[in-house]
Amino acid sequence: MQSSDTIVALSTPPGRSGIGVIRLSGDDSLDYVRSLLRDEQFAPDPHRVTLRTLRDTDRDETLDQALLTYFKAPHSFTGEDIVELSCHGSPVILLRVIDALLHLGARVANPGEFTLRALSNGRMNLTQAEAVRDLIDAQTHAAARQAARQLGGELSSRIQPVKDALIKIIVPLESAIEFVEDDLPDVAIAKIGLQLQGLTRNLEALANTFRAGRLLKEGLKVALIGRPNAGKSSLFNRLLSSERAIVTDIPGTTRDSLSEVLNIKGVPVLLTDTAGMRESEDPIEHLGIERTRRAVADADLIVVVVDGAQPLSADDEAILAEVFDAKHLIALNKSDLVNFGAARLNGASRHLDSLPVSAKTGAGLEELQHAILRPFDAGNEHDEDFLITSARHFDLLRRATGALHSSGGVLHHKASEDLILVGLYDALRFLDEITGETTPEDVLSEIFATFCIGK
Ligand SMILES: Nc1nc2c(ncn2[C@@H]2O[C@H](COP(=O)(O)OP(=O)(O)OP(=O)(O)O)[C@@H](O)[C@H]2O)c(=O)[nH]1
Ligand SMILES: [Mg+2]
Repeated sequence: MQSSDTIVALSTPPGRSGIGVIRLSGDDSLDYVRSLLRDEQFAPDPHRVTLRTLRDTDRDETLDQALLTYFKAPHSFTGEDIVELSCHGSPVILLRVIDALLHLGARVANPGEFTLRALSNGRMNLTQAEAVRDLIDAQTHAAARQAARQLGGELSSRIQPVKDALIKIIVPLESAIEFVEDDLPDVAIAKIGLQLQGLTRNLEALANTFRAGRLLKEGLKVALIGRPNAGKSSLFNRLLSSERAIVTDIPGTTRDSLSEVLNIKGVPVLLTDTAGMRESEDPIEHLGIERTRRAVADADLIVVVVDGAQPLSADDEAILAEVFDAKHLIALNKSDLVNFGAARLNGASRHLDSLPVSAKTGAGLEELQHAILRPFDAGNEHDEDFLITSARHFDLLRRATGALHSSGGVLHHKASEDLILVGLYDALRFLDEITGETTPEDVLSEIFATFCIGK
């Protein structure tokens, strides 16, 4: 472990709370805390919590009473000496304690710097460090569960056997170059070929989980659009099970877009209720409709809400024409009304995907939620499937399979061992880059820049 300066950060969110946790990591952590306690002899037992009084270093004044935990290097998250102070969660107190520590010589931690130190000190590999970030950022239980599995080392433990198998192929090829004059015998070529196919399939299967994994992590943006009074806000509220948007029978009620996250089978869906679209002279309504257009442009999927109890209006037709080329589906709302069916989606509009729903009774809403995920082929995974959630991992897996493919091709044409080895070494390097053994410095800084401060 290298010696390092001592960093400090608030690890809990800024703002008022029951407690706020300040974290220190580095060689001088304990010294700084001794000064803060005005107790130079202070020698806490590692991994034990004690209640202590923190004092102002300049004035003889109590700052706070805090619970103090000391994690002695190397048995800590970062592998360095760590002290955690659980103070009362007043922003004023927390700021004063952090100021006092900075005054003593600590430095404010960069985003993810604690985790970066854990990585540098071999406390975890890169996939686990990324999982720490993903766990904190997870928006649904399913996303958190995937991140927790990756934190437990599942991704690296799936990659390791492939690396081991590659090395088992590389070693005899290397010695063949050294000791054997003759070409590889056909049986050996056939055997290596089969092994490479098996490994490629393995990595491809892992890479293919990214489609579902990305959705779980990044989610989808879905906009509800339609003419005024179609029932967009009612549907929005019903889907979120909350009276979030104002609903009235006055057309033009919603003036501004409103977004909330809805969890559909573990996929975080950012649902946006929009201002009804129609020809309007009202300048405020006009601005609202502009925002609707922006939400439409930004959405992965558009749900056009149509009042199914009214004949299609010119506004409905205009909206349907506008989304024709975009990924969309139609919710025929108000299926509870007797004259439901009045809106006929004529053959000319060729919109096949329409679902009867009722924002009032909730009928058809489960089907609507399924239909939202369907174009993305998501939500069919089993809970026990492990998913790739990072574009970086996906890209490197694809590159590794590409390298194995090219080795296989070279092998097939009975090329020399050193040519076959090129692809094998490339594949190994790409896999090592996933777990962090050979990840370039600039890629590392890019990854850690996406962390929050204090972790
Ligand atoms: N019977 C019935 N009435 C509904 C249903 N959905 C909405 N409504 C009614 O339709 C009217 C308009 O609903 P909203 O949800 O405000 O419609 P909107 O599309 O958001 O309208 P704007 O904000 O004006 O664009 C209200 O009176 C709702 O109670 C439904 O499924 N069945
Ligand atoms: Mg509305």
